[in-house]
Amino acid sequence: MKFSLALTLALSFAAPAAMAVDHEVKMLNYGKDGGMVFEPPVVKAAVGDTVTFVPENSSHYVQSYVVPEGAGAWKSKLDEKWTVTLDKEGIYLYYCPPHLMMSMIGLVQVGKASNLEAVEAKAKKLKPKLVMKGDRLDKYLADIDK
Ligand SMILES: [Cu+2]
Repeated sequence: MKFSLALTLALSFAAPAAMAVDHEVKMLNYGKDGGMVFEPPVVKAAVGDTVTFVPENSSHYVQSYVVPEGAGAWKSKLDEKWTVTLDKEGIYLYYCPPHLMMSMIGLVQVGKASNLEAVEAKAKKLKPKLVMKGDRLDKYLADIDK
């Protein structure tokens, strides 16, 4: 027992200096940017960080649309708080399926925008599905650090 505690401590001190951060994104019926929205809609994070999606109102969930190469796709459950670990560098573009036509979308940038071209190409295909407030997509993409 003593040995494993010592080992745990040794390993935790050996970890990189930067601590992983959890970024909270609220799923809202109404936010600063209008109805059916993620807040904040654009998150800048580091590899190893997590994002926790919090359903402040009901009838929302989150599904990835574009993820960096090698990263797994996301899909949370309706009305449930959900955490995803960002294990690859690049941009993650996601939306809330029931409110896609109302542009309930969001972005996470992890480190460099290494897959920006792929994200922009897929964003073009998404645009016709954004019936209301489609300009959110351009606005959020403009917030990416190139
Ligand atoms: Cu929603």
